[in-house]
Amino acid sequence: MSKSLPYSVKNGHYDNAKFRHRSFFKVITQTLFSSDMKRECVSCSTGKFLGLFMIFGLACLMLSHASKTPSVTDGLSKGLGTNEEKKVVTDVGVRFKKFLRRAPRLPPRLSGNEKVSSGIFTGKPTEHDEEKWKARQRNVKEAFTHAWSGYKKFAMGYDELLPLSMQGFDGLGGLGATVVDSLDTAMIMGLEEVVSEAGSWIESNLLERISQKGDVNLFETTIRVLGGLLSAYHLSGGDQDMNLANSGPKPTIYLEIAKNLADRLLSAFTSSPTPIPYSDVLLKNSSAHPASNLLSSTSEVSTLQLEFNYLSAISGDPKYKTEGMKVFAHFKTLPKVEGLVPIYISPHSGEFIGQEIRLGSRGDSYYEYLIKVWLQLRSIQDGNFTYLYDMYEEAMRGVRHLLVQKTIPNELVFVGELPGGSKGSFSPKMDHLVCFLPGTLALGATKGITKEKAMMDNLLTIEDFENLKLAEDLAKTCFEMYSVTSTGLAPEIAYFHTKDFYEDGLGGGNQSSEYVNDIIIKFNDRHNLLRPETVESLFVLYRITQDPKYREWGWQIFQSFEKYTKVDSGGYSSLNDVTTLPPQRRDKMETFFLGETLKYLYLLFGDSSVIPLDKFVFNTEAHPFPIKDAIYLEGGSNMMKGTM
Ligand code: DMJ
Repeated sequence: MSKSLPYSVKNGHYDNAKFRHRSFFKVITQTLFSSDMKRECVSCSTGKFLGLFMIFGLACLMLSHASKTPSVTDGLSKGLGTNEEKKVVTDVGVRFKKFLRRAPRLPPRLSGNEKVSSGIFTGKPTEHDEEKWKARQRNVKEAFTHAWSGYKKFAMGYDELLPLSMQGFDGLGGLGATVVDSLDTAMIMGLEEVVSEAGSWIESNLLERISQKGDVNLFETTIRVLGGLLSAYHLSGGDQDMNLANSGPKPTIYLEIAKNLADRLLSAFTSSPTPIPYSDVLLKNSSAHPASNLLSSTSEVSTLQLEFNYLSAISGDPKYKTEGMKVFAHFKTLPKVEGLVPIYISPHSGEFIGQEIRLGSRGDSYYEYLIKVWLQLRSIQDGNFTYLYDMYEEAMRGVRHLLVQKTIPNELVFVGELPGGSKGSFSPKMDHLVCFLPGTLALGATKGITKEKAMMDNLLTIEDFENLKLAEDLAKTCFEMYSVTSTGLAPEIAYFHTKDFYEDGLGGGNQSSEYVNDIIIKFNDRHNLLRPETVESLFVLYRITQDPKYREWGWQIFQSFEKYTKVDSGGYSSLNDVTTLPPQRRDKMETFFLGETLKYLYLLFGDSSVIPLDKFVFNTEAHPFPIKDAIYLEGGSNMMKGTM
């Protein structure tokens, strides 16, 4: 149903030529015979002779140079006298024959894997490395304890901590969002005391809150509160009929509360005249209504399904999955721009509203859930959901074709926006939120296994390689958005220097960054909310590529959080301006700092066998749900088999 753009954004096509190997011979011949020289020499035999002579000379030079490189055979041939000379001659001959015979390689070949096999990184850290990363992981655990202690001291039971004012604030409907968002991180970190405090609070207070509270946002409540309860249920052994947690309530308590909450949230679906749910729910009387502009965000209505599907699986009641999946079935029928969709949709008409296309706010997790819900549901081998994978692949092709450009002067790859949709111009603007995409692309390419294994088993298509390449390039840009600032922390939004756009004097403040002229940060965009997207992608990319640089980048980011956002009395604070020192603080600790940012950093520095990406799917708020051996129900009473 996709509608193609009537035009192509100029220079918008992502150039993957960098990772297409071209043989040295081809490079020289193409250079020689594709320039002016070609025209002048092709009809002149002296020119042809000179050209061939140069190629031959260069090839000999290269080979004799290569033969001087020490190798295992060099060691064996030492001291062989005349035989040695013979061997060198034979070697050059063999190399020259091989050189001439070398078949042109087809795209794509992975530089990453070549690095693995050539020993640049092996995936097997040394003992010293292990110790270093264990110590760094302990630092993250301490940071979580510090964040929790501030929240507990000043804001227990409130949604968020205001760390400078040392008080709590209900910005998410008053369900104690930080408690629920933090719980599974504490379980993963083995912080029994926090599990006990958070679990007891949930057991004693949450049902009452749910039955008394007013307006909540369907999406925020689903991803943070419902998602947090469901992963706590799994991690404490619920779907294995066991109680694995040494502290906190029985797992069934989490499930009972999750069902109660989800039953109320379902009213957003059932009151809407279309499959698109309303954005807000009045929990106390299970009624729902649209937002004040009457619209729903595209990402919000399509970022509920992992949670609702898993709840159906563990409760045995299909109604949650049925309502949630209607949204995707409906999206399937809507017109798109090369798989890309506008950021608003009307729950009344079921149509997209406006033209604005972006992978940042209001667009982001639509793309994330296409692939993650497919990964979740493919385990039940229900072919009815392959359309999700197709929609994801088409959308990523659209991203590569329409949204990806490179900066001047250093060719950083970024994903821009189409503010006027298919008819508008390209905007070189990227929310930090877009930094979820490298992780999602890498996950979509290998389906959670390592790149090495996926390549060995011949599982990757050319599109998978292209997506992986984009993932790695974009992760670098996301990391440089941090390094380019004085604080080492990324702004909320960055603009990029292109041939059509530049604004002087709006660098990040770190003059030693190579990218200070590539990345532009406008005054209103200089805040940092302790967001997780970049470290989330570093975690996924590290698991998939095993390249330690992602850990090192994560460590640099973590150190900056420690240096500039830690509040002595407890907790961490968002910043108003990441480009000036010392940065002004904003007095807010978002729940996702504990739910996501610190969890991903902890997992990044830890053992890769913990919550493996081919057996778990993380919801958009970093709450992991098991997928392996999952039995998703349409109406039966089977329970999902847990994997931990
Ligand atoms: C989180 O609540 C989720 O990751 C969501 O998908 C996007 N925004 C925040 C974190 O930045």
